[in-house]
Amino acid sequence: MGLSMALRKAQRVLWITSGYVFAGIGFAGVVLPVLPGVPFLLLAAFCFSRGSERLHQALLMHPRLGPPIIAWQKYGVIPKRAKILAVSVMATSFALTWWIGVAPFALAAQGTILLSVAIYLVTRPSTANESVAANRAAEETTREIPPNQQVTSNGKWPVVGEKAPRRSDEPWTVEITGLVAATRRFTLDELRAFGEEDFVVDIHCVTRWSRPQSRFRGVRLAKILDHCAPLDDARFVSFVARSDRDHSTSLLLADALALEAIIAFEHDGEALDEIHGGPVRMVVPGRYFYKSVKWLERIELMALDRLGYWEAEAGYHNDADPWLEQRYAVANFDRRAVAALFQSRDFSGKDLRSLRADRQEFPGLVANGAALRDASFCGANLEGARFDGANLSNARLVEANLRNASFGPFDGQAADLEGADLRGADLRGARLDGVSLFGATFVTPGTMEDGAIIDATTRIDASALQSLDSTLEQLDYVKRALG
Ligand SMILES: Nc1nc2c(c(=O)[nH]1)N[C@H]1C(S)=C(S)[C@@H](COP(=O)(O)O)O[C@H]1N2
Ligand SMILES: [Mo]
Repeated sequence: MGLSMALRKAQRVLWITSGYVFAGIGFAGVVLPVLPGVPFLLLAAFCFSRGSERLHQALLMHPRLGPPIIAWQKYGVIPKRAKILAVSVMATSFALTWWIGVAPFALAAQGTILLSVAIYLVTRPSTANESVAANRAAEETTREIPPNQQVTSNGKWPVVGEKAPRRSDEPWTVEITGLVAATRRFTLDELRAFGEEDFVVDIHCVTRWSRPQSRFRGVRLAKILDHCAPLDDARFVSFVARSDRDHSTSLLLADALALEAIIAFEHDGEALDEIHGGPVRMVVPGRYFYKSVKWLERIELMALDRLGYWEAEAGYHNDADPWLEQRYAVANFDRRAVAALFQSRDFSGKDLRSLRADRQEFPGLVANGAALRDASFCGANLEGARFDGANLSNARLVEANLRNASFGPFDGQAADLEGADLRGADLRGARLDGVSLFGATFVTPGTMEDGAIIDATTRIDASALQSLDSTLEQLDYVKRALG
């Protein structure tokens, strides 16, 4: 065993031992009336969390010791008895120092510190109910929040993602560009002059906190676009940040307008803090908060979508509706799992039903034997991907780049493309030998439009063609395209 490993082990043993000691004192405090238990239990939980996650969880799950710890962690609750005890101990120690006769300035310092601690302790809620009531009061009305979200305590507003904009001496401007009659650039004063309004918005972060009734002041996106004349083929809007990674996110333009997206300058009557996106950020109500870019610098209108930072790098769901819990590109995966999956580009053998991978850059993807039923890869780059033996039934592959992709046999079983939508997909050089195409769509029925790109380099053998013969129109299209 190496030195550093031995050291780490010793550290762990120390954390665990301290955990047991504090848990012991805490337990005594919970059963004996003279000793405050909760602070020691919190210490125990902290020590265990460093030394052993198993013991940490065991402590949290303990029927007697767990609840006060969770009450504190979740709601910031300190029981009344603990408050009284702590304040009396502090008062006694202050009285003692006074009586001994220390220098007045030391006495004043001690008094100030003890008083601040006492005020902090006393103003914490004593019960979880009290804490929830305080939150509710702040909300004015009891409103519903989306599934599996929690309201932050006492109006807290966590900081998520980047902490500061890119440093620059240039004055702050916001550019409206892309599919507009003419690109325009506005100073912040010019933007505000379009007409500010007050908005009350419920913030829902994908990491499961919500902050209802947040007050913003700003200008509606619609008002500004009215002055920039978007072109008819503008279907998507991308919001780009003045930040080191040119952070961005995108929405359907129609959604951004319908949801009343706001270009916000103020929160609670004051200029937005820089850490929360000041001097100017987007606020998009009705979507997880990753659709609300901080430090807005550019608004770009586009015909085709361009995935944002979290959507492309971390697999966040591109629709982001909190009421439908559209959190990640794979339902039931957590954030890390999706990010790791997307980075590895190895889907082989995995259960990824209903995966959302529209417009993702996945050239050379390996997905042999993967369960991809109902998945969608519209407009994705899948050049050279291997879907051998994969189940892609009912998958949406509209306009996907599938050049040189392979759907052949894997473990003796060819891919399943039954009911798949392949309109506009580029299938040149792709191998579809032996696949099942029952009910697949290669061209819009009745119109012969939006057809898949198929030529003599596309390989579809007789058995694959035969599986398509229940829809003669589709079969004809494919046969004719093959030449
Ligand atoms: N420029 C920029 N904007 C961003 C992010 C970011 O990392 N950079 N993170 C997003 C995410 S995931 C969330 S939840 C919110 C967080 O905003 P807040 O820090 O003000 O709570 O900003 C969004 N906008
Ligand atoms: Mo987020």
